[in-house]
Amino acid sequence: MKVTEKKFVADFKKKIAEMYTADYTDVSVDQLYQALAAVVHSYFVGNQQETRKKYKKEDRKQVYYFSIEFLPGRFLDLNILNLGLSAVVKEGLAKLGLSYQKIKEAEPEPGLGNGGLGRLGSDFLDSAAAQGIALQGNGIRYKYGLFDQRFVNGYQVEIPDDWLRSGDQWGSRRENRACLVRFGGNVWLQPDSLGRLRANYENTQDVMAVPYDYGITGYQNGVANRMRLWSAELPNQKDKIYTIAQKEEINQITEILYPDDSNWEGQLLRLKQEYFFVSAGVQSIIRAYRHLHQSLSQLPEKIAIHINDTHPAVAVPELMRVLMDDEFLSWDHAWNITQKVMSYTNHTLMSEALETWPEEMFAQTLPRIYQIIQEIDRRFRAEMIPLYGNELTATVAPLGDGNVRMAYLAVIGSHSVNGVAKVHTELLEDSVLGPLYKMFPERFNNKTNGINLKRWLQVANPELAGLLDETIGTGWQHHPDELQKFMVAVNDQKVLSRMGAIRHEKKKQLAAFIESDLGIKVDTHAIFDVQIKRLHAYKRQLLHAMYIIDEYLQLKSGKKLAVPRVHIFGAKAAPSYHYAKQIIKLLNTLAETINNDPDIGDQLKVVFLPNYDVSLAEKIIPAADVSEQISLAGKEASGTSNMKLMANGAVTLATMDGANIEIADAVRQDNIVTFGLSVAEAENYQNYRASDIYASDPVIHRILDTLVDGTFANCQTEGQAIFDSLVKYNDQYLLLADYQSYKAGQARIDSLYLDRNSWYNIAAINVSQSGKFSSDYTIERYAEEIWQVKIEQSAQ
Ligand code: 26Q
Repeated sequence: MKVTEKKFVADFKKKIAEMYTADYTDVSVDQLYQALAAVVHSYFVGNQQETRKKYKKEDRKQVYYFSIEFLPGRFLDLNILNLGLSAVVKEGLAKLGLSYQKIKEAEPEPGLGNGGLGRLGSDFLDSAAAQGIALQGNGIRYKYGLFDQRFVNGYQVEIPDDWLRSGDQWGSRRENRACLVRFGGNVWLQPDSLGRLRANYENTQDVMAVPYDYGITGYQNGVANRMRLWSAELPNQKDKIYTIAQKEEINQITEILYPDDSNWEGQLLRLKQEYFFVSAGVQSIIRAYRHLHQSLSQLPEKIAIHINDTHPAVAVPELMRVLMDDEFLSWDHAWNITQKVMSYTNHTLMSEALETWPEEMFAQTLPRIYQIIQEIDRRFRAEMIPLYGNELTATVAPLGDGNVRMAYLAVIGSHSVNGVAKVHTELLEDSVLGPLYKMFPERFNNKTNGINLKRWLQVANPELAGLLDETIGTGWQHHPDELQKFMVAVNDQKVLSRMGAIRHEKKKQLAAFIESDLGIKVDTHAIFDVQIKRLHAYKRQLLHAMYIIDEYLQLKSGKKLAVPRVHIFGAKAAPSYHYAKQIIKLLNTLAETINNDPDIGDQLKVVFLPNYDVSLAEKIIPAADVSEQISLAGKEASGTSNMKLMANGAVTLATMDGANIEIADAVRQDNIVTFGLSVAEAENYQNYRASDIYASDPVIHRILDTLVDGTFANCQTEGQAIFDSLVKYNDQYLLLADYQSYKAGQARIDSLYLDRNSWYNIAAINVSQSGKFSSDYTIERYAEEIWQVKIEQSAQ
């Protein structure tokens, strides 16, 4: 179906009339958005049906990506781009005197994830659709997403994110595909009349899982895959009566996303969330498979299930349960199938983030699954003890220390385990998962993360994408490696100055947003120095803050900065993460003091934009000059904002951690600024005494004193706590050890920026080397090396 501007305008007017019995001049922006979304959605429902039919007809292997978080960002813009309708929609609306820009801002963002892991899931879904890979997402339709963040007196306040308040424009409720999920009760096995063991249940809590399907459009290829999100509801069993309290308890399961992304807390409701979407997903997969195939033996040829971090690791025993209890396969047969179907990605090395459940809680909540895990544990020990001894085997058995250990369960039940950057995979192999690597070395592999350039270049920065199209053609849109061709920009004054003009334009747009949001005026000729990511001690926003204080002190003593700076932050802290919230308060206090100090003027500004989310990232990233990736080496699994920022031409200031190492390889040393301890150095940093550095380094001494001497008003408690964390409690993430090296890196940034031509050259090199980090390639590698699915490029 060809959508012309005329057709679009007619469809849009008609939709408004149908929905509101009104004319387009007589409705609100929200209503305009809803109608526009409905029209755009109607343009690809056909693609969804066609794609499904095609997969069915070809009997293609299907991959199911299980993730407790997806962070899709706004749907409207990306769908319009993917359908090739950007010009039609923009111009059509303009003819009606309407601004597309304004309307698209009315879309509430589905914040169904915390950060990197959820966004990676969504980038993968988008790239898979672009590559024509049959991959479906499986997750939870939280009623409330990640909280909205406000600042009150500089403190983070969390507001519920009611993203469904004006309906759900993109999801289709598929009630006829609902499944029952069972919790608790008693379970026992009993032979039936054919002598097969049947699982019997009593006193279970039954929950109905209702799927909502969201179309994931491919890039101008007619494909629309699916993200299936499950919602918990009362079962509609006529013979049963439910009390209001029971209804509440059931609705609770998919009510809200847990806002923690780094600290493990074993909450019962979280366990229920995990099993809920996994069980519904596994049941619906087997049901769909059953429609097409007789024998379950071919399941691994037709189905792959990917476990995104350990949160869906109960998929291993759940598939075993379905294969044995519902389909009557033997243990060995079921286990053989399960291992071939499952694969697992690890996203963290932080021991405090590793998921473990008290056995008792687990057994009570999921009695049958617990029995199956006991058997997995028993067999694992029986097989491994003769080979590796009792001690080593016990350290990585699924059950240990009274806990169910989800990472070990995931590795043991899968045929593939991967980390998300080279160094991360290496560290997994020789630390956290070391013994399992020794037992199953062939399972381990690396898949460095990637990002979707459709969203992070074409949607976020159409100006730069346009320059790329003009300079090197549009081939890079389908083959991101072709961005290499943009190396022609190096030393080409004409291209460089156009890129410079675009960069400046994006900075102006961000400056206007900053002024309207926070009332802060910033100088667009200053360096926009950006750190955007979750607030966590290991990511070291505090190191950045120390540098800001350093600059402030220099200015106060009458020195000038080499180049004026605008420091831009975006970060949410987990509501229970006290220390992270104290750092937010500190950053807001720095902003308050510095931005209002008449001695400082335009030399230095601090901007902490509230409510960092995908939509805000799209505004900040194209305007960034400097990308701060300054985690302590060995702590950041990969990072992905580093890739988004480089693709838009920011210069990376980084420790050699996670994917920064691979970015440095790609752009080469001259085009990135690295500093700080290496992974090996940080690991072996013994006898560290932060208080000695505080005592002996006058610059650091002076900076830290401002935290407690009243330089920054109304931040005494936080200042003291932060000071203590560094000096008294010995600076867990080695900020003081890295400070001088970081400062030298910042000085190098200044000197590079002063030579604007060479700066733009570096920016152009970063853009041209970013194709390597396209998630189109990452997903291809998963498809070929892990899931063994063929990639079929559809007609373009
Ligand atoms: C687990 C249990 C209970 C409550 C919350 C959680 C939970 C939720 C989210 C634990 C972790 C997360 C998210 C982790 C995450 O985003 N990790 C990041 O993943 C990125 C994609 O691979 C990497 O680039 C980052 O380095 C990594 O920090």
